[in-house]
Amino acid sequence: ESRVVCFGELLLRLSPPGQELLLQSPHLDARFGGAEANVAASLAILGHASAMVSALPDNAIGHACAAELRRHGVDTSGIRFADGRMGVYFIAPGAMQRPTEVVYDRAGSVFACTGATAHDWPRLLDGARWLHLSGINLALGEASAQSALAAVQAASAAGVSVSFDCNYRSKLWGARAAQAPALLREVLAEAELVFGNERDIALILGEAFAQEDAQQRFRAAAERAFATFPRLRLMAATDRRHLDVDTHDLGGLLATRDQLLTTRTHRLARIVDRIGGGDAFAAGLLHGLLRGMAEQDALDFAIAAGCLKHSVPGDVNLLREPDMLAFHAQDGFEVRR
Ligand code: KDG
Repeated sequence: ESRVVCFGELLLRLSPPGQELLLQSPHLDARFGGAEANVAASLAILGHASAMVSALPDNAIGHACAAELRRHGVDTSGIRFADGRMGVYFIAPGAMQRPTEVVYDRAGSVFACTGATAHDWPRLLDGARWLHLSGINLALGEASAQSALAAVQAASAAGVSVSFDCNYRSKLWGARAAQAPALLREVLAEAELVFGNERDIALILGEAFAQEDAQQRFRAAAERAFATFPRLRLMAATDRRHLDVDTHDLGGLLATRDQLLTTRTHRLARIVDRIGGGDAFAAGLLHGLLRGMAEQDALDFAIAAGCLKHSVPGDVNLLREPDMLAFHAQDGFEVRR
């Protein structure tokens, strides 16, 4: 069985055209985003059965959002519609020394207010291989945090593997930041795959990783995570260095219980849109695992997806398997099945 169920908030994404600043012009491009939805869409585009579980306003915007996911091939039958508001985020891509601007307007959204009993998890998870969700669910408020814990516990009970992206957003945790470590620990206790780096593990375990070398810090954090969370089998992260706002170096890291796998570092120049790069990486790794690739190949595929997303406007990596394989062709990368 290879179905992936993604659980998280869907957002309306509004961005000015071209390189304009927010509200510099009266025009905003409307798209949809949301970290887990980006993963669901990318997996569907890569040919997997993927489903989105969420809550949306029962109005034209909410229904358009679900229709957009269906256009990519995502099963939206697990999305609930209710009275209330849609979460929005505004974004203006950075250029030269000007950073990307992200403004959230999502407090009190239908999703954030939907509690733990809203979803029929045993039915939604029936026949699934993975449940994928992120720390955003925990950050949005008590109702969605409890809802995330219910999802994770239902997955464990049903024998569905949990894939969790820590996605730590300090802007979203706000006054609830003190609760983050305990909530994150509860989810990690059930997770088989975690997307996170040494900063996430430091926050979760209250320990610092001070090794000078980035790979050594990641390896030390992964060793502590494996020692603490018995179900955890894989910890993955991207290693990003900003050379400039639109030039970054990106590499991938994947720790298993007995080794650290890495990729070569890719220089990304003339970045079009970096939002969703981490989600493209996550979907790429899940794709590799679902296809039964060797772990190194799955990581190489994931970093190709994460890199190539930077060339695509919008949140979602719209690219397909041949694009990712072509990205590596120059290095003699081959998928072994
Ligand atoms: O990973 C992309 C997300 O950051 C974007 O879709 C918005 O979900 C979002 C969030 O909460 O930041």
